[in-house]
Amino acid sequence: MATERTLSIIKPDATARNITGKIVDKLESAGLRVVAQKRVKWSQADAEAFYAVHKERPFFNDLVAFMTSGPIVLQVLEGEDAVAKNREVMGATNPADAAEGTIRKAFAENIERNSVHGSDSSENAEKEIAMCFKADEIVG
Ligand code: YYY
Ligand code: MG
Repeated sequence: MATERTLSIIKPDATARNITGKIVDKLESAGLRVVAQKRVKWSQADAEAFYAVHKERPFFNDLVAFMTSGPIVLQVLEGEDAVAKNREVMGATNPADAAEGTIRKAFAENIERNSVHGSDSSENAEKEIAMCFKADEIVG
């Protein structure tokens, strides 16, 4: 697998607990490199656009409310097989199902307040990175 990039988000439950560094430590320890990073607060329109794929799901409104409830940290991660590697270090969506050593096992509060987002395919990674960063904000 060639070097690729993926979008990571440290969610409001994690910024509220001041554990962004602990999360970045796990990403870097897994071989992922942070090549872009910014702390922002999303509007309702930002969150609805980002999660548009989930708009028919029962959890959509709660997810948008949560993702706009506080600051988040947007990151582009780079590395070998970065999409799959990030999903592996994140752990399962529901922390009750997440493997030992994963970010969600260590830090997630529940299935909604689960500390991190990671793109689920190379195609979606490219789309999500383009939604969140200008090309010159990414420095590899
Ligand atoms: O990619 P990932 O974040 O692991 O899960 P998705 O199925 O894409 O769902 C996005 C997001 O929605 C999830 O991180 C929390 C929230 N969510 C929820 O609150 N309740 C569910 N039953 C499923 C997902
Ligand atoms: Mg997802």
